[in-house]
Amino acid sequence: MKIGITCYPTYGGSGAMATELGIALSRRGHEIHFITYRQPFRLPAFLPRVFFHEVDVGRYPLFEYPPYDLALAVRMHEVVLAHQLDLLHCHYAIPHATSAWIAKEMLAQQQSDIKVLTTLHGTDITIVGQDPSFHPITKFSIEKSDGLTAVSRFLQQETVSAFGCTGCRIEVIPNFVDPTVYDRARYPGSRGAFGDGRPVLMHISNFRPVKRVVDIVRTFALVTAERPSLLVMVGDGPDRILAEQEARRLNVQDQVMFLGKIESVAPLLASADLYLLPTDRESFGLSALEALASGTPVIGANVGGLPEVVQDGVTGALCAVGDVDGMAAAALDILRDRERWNAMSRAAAADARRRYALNDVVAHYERFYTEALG
Ligand code: GMT
Repeated sequence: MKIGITCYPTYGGSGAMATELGIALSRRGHEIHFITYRQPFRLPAFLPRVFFHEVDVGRYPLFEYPPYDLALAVRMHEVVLAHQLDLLHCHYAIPHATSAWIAKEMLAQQQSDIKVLTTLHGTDITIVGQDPSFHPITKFSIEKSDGLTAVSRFLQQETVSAFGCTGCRIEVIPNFVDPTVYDRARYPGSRGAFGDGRPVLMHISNFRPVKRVVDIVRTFALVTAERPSLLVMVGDGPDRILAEQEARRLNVQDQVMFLGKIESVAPLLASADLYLLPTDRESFGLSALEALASGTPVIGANVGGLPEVVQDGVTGALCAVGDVDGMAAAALDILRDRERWNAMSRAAAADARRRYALNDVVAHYERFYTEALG
């Protein structure tokens, strides 16, 4: 098949997933065309059967807000025609599914019946899409898609309840991991990467408010007071400064490292003892899945799709949002008992492989495409 993929190219789960999916599909013989405003961050420079089409938003002084959605629609239209694509797969509804609908309408004039498939990832439904200024267009774009997938059952249900979407069929196709990459055994040297054998707690994100990174520092401060540990914070974003301030306020700054953005996180995850994700809302929690696959138990919040990914008490522990004491207690319980940690680590790696292995999920997408092409 010839597939156009549009996603946010920046640091984040939906862009990571879309890119990994495109790469995996290209290895299975499909031709993949990424259409977005920058090279996706997980896309290496060259891969056979993979092409990147940059969307250039012309700057005209009249445009205080350059119309990216329109520029994207035009580029989609052009790439579909030039490469005879079979379908456009949009990751994140806004504005990608809207632009794809415009492109599809334009293409109809050229007798092209391109199929538009949309994968809902999270805040496109739970936050942005429910903002009154976006709700009607999100609903419209979802209903106009020829096929819809959501990354968790939670997000599937949330979409139905927020948008009604009568008659919409939303298939749950979860995110996935490559078990050969997220594999603790593959990085034997990384265990000691942070020094002196103290337990390493880790978090990776775009440091947006929804991630509650200040809670991570507070949880860590309680843990390290009882069991001296290290906290490794990977990524960057608006709340990083708040987390740094909190570390200083709690006088744990010497035990907290802020590494900034790192593209290849598998070796890091293999060096961690626990992964923290105390998020406000999470439709799936891709980084949690990558941690589990790496044999790193997850301490997180019992919200959204996270309980589908993390099995409370088996592959990690889930607490109420904001329950810093509960998360610290859960972390200490696991760290105190090496046998328990070993069992959880093994269960985490096995469960991630059983339910979210790359080959199985990519094959699911292929079936979904075939069905959509009908
Ligand atoms: O929705 C967002 O704010 C960002 C999006 C992203 O691009 O990282 O994250 C969402 O998609 C990920 C990939 O499917 C999921 O793992 C995240 O749980 C989801 N984020 C939220 O629901 C907050």
